[in-house]
Order: sequence, then C-alpha cells, then structure tokens
Amino acid sequence: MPLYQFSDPEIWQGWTFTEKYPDGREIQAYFQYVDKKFDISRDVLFNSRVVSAHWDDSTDRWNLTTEDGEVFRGQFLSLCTGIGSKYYIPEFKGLSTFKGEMYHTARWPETHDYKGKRVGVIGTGATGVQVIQEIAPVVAHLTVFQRTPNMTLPMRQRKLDPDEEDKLKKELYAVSFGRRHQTFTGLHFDINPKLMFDATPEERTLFFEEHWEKGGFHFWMGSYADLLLNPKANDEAYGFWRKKVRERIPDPELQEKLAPIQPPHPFGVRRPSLEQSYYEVYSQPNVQLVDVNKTAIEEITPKGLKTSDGVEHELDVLILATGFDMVTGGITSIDIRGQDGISIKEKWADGVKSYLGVASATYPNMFWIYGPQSPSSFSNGPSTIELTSDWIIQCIKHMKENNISSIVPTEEAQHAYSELVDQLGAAALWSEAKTSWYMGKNIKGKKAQMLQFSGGIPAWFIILISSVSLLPPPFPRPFPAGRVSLVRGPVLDYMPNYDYEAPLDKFFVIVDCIEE
Ligand code: NA7
Repeated sequence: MPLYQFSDPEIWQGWTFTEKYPDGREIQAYFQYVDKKFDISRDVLFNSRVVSAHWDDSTDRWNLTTEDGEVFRGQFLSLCTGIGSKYYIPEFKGLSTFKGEMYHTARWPETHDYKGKRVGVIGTGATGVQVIQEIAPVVAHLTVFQRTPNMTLPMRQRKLDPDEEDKLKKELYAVSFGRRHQTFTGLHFDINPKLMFDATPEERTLFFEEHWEKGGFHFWMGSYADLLLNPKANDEAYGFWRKKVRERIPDPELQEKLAPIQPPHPFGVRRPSLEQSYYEVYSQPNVQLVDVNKTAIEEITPKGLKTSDGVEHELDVLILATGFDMVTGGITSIDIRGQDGISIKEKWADGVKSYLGVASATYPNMFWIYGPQSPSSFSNGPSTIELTSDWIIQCIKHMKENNISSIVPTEEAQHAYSELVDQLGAAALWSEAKTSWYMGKNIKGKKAQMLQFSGGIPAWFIILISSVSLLPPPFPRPFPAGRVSLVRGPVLDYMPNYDYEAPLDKFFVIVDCIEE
C-alpha cells in the first residue's frame, strides 16, 4: 500500500491508488478527491503570494500582506511552505543569453514534446534522475552535466491490484498508518537494530540482497543501525551498491563516472533518488554524460553550453535540475517580523534556530509544519505532517480553552532544542557530503548546519508531545530531559535526570537509551 497519503479512514477508504508510486496526474486527482471530501478550497485563496507577515504585539495579531497588496489579520500564523518551494538556479555565466527553451524542473511545462530535440540537463538529483530516464528514449540527443553521481536505489514501481488493496484496507491499512509513528522515517519498516559487523558476511549479503529486491528506501533506512555512523560499515553498503549499479553499465568509463570505485561521500548521507531505467539510458548512443568536475561548465551561450575543454554543446532545450533552497527557503523568502521587528531571514542568516522544529523565539503564535529542525526530509512527509498538525491544533485548542492569546518559545528552550539538533547532526556522517541540501551546503552563502531533526520520528514525537500535552503555561515547558540516540549510535543527553521510562515504552521504538 502507498504510505504517502492521509491516514484518515474517511479518505483512504474511498480512494485506491493505481500504482505504488503514483504519477503527478494521479496525485493531483487524489488532492481533488480530498478537497471534495473536506471542502478545503472554500478556505483557500489561490494564486496569492504572501510577501510579508508582521506581528503586532499590541493586538496579538499577525498582519499579512500579499503581492497584490491585500492585507489579512489573524491570531495564528501557520507556515505550510514546504521544504522545496524556493527553487535554485546557480549563477551560470551567460545564462540569460541562451536562445533555446530553458526550464527549471520546479517549473516543468504541463505539456512538452522533446521528440527530436537536443536536450541538456544540469543536475542529477531527484528531478534530474526522473527527467533523464524519461526523456532519453525520445530526444535526438541528451547531454547530462553531472557534478556528483547520485547513489540511487531501485524504485520497483508496480501496478496495484484493486482487489488486493481492498483486502489490505480491511486488514492492514489502519495498522500500517499506526506504525508510521513508530519508525525512524515514518514508513512501515524500520532500521535494523543490529550493527553491520555483528552480522556474518553471509548474513549481510543476504540482508543486502533482500533489501535491494524490496526496492525503495529499504536498502537505506532499513539497513543496519550503524550505516550512517560508522565509515567502515558504510563502505560495505557502498560496495554492494556499486556492484549492483555497475552490472547495469557495460562501459567501464561510464561505470566509473556513475558508480566510482571511491565513493564521493558515504552512502545515504544524501537522499538517494529512486530510479527505474536510469543506468540503462546512459548506454544509448544518443546519451552523453559529462563530468563537470573534469570539464567544468564555463558558460551558457546563445547556442548551448560551453565546457572548459572548449566544447560547445549545442542544445535546443536546457533543463536546470539544480535543486532548491531547501528546508528554509520557503520561510525566509517571506518578510516575517516578530516581537523585535527583526526579519526571520536576518535572524537565520547565522543559522536556523527553533523550538521543537515547529516554532521560533520572538515570533509568537507562529508555527510551521514539515519545516526546519523537524524530522521533515528524514521522514515520510504525511507521517510528520499529521503529527505536527495535530500538535498545533491541540496547542491552539488549549490556548483557547485557557484564554491564552499568545505564546512564544523562550530563547533558552529554543537554544537547548537547536543544540540537540546540531549535536544529533554531528553524531553521524551527514557532513561528509560536500554539497548536501540536508546541511544547507548546496546554496552559496547559506550557513552549513543540519537542517532537520535527525533522531527519527519517535524521538522527536516524544519531545514534542511531552512539551505540549502537559501545558498549562508557561509555554514552552523545557522539552523533556532525556536521551536521544541515532539508533545504536552515540546517545546524547539533552538534559540530565529525566525519568524516561514510561514514554520510552510507548514511543522510543528504535531509540536505544538504556544500553549506554
Ligand atoms: P537536488 O537533489 O538538490 O539536485 C540538484 C542537482 O543539481 C545536484 O545534482 C547538484 O549537484 C546539481 N547542481 C547544483 N548546482 C550545480 C552547478 N553549479 N553545477 C552543476 N551541477 C549543479 O534537487 P532536485 O530538485 O533534483 O531534488 C530536490 C529534492 O526534491 C529531492 O531530494 C527530493 O527530496 C525532492 P551536486 O549533486 O550537488 O554535486
């Protein structure tokens, strides 16, 4: 069953996806179905860009202004700006001189015919991989400009049988949705608590094979507990990945470009993209792979793209699959000012700080969902989104019932939480990827820091609910002291002497606090 959907039975009982990974059209149809069920559109102002949000301390209200000059007032501000809403185009010399068609993958045209065209793609992240495998069979020529090979995983896309799904709905859907709150990623499977070298070589090989066959994120977030903690353990997984990928690429030179002997960074410290025919297309005669580390992109010309070896790659279409100002860009592109009148962009120039990954000191009554310092991109979206939304509703309800008109995290609580996020980030191998958006390193000038809570959903959830379900004020309580670990990794004390016995039983399914 697809887990990337709402867990409300009113929704899933009446909807069946046709594929394990539905395409854009089907996802849009699903949203329309949800909208019809809950009449969401009634409360939405479409095509309306919010440019500023200023807090007024004298009235305890937010004043919002849109690009069209409309002004709105509200007691609460909930930022549902997502983690990938501000797309990013690097400053390529001569970009505006290009005479052909140019698209960023975030602004993909609804319909387009690439048949017979000479197409260039810069970037081999999630969108690059998708575009490359889809258009390679139809274009006249495709040139891919790669900086870092993507350590992709097999998607194992398949059609879903409606009868089988009906049966699953009766037996397992509710169970699987419940399970989403108990695993590190909010998927239905979890990280194996065993360490890589506690398994015998035979056991390991069979384990890898099984997870590879399952496809999706199994090989990554279903792996041994120290995959992202121990470089030697990571090498084992990379070696298996490299072998599997190389089997699909006959040409040794291409093998080295796409799955090099020396990994550019540890496996899984950047988000692996799911692919279907990504490696096969590179063997087509009309596809060329340019390693921009060897022949750099010098400039974009009216006719195409010039690399440092003097070659001008002539193109009809240039596709920029160059990513996003991830996690923070959607928030910092709005002029948000709180109690002290300082914009959030200015405040975060020196690094993001939040309380619980949902709120920020000096910005009262402002919450965000699936944003900075929450499990966001380390989790299945709906799993985190539903937990956070429930938390916000509960918090607002509590405020209403207790006549509290505004709340704001204290600087101290924010500092303590943000430190925990940093420490968790530093405890694993994440920072070894040079241009990872997980760490904000893909954007020039952005402070390098772990942007997500990397201790998994159960650990985050216990911190979240313990800090809020126990309101009354003052808000916030310091988050519950205790210990969080990256599964079997270093255990971090985030406040001493916390009696964590009871909540652990309930929520810390994969967090190992007792051993150390
Ligand atoms: P990603 O995954 O951030 O990929 C961006 C790609 O663009 C990546 O391969 C970058 O290379 C490449 N890039 C960026 N700047 C340059 C320059 N200057 N020269 C060459 N190549 C460059 O973005 P996507 O939009 O594909 O996916 C974003 C997320 O959305 C994805 O992870 C999913 O969670 C959904 P690099 O690898 O950094 O060397």
